[in-house]
Amino acid sequence: MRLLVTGAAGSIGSVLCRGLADRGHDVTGVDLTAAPAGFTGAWATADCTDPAATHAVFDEADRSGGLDGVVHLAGIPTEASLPETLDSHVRSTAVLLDEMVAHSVGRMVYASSNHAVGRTPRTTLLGPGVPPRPDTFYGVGKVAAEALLRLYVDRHAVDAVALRIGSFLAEPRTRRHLSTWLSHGDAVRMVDACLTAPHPGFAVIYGVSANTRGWWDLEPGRRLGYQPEDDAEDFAVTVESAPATLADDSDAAHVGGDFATAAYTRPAVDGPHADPASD
Ligand code: 15L
Repeated sequence: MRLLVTGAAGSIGSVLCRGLADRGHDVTGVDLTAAPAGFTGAWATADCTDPAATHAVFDEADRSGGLDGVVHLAGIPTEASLPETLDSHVRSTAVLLDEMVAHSVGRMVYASSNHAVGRTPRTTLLGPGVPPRPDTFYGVGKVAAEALLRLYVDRHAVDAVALRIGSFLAEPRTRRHLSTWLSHGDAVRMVDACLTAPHPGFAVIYGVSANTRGWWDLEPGRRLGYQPEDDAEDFAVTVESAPATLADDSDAAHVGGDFATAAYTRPAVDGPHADPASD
């Protein structure tokens, strides 16, 4: 498939660009920065929240045969103010979806996050149908972006798969990661499956490896063809050889880990309430 990967210079983006190209896809990367060293496909330096710049990227892709899908990873990967978050996650998704409709690009695979449901207490195995319960403005942005995907699937009959990614890392480092880890290899397998599954319509799946201690239901992903091969349990002895800390307890209370703690509580907007010391 001819793919546009946004956020291509980021940690997930660079792994996915390489992995998807290895699997035979024709990858164009887009990011705010220049192509990282070693990147071999086409590249555009552009801001996906900017409609004109994004339009130019799609026009350029049309000149070399057009696109079959968009893998949308761009966005601030952690907590920020609400306006910054909405711009980064919701506006970028809307701009890309509008371009997809205008250029007849049929599929988006979107990097949502476990933080869309991060305030859910960690008790039972969570399916994708659990109500949105964000733990941060970051989570709110992911919920809203998922809602946009739903709207565009209904209105324009595109396909869109939201991946509620856990902890994307080369190796798990904390006790929480033993449940939330997404390995590099599984990330590539998952995105490839979501790009190539026949007519998924709108779908939400959890982006995690087959972790023995997993908290999220992998079945919806498996139904789309995502067969995870890695398990954080292989690292459990090393991870658990470090003494347990208070952070492990707060990490374990909600599925979003520390994002669901008071440490992340802040006013929505950078205004008079942003700095409590100034009150
Ligand atoms: C995410 O979605 C974040 O981008 C990342 O910073 C981590 O917090 C990760 O989730 C996680 O839950 O470990």
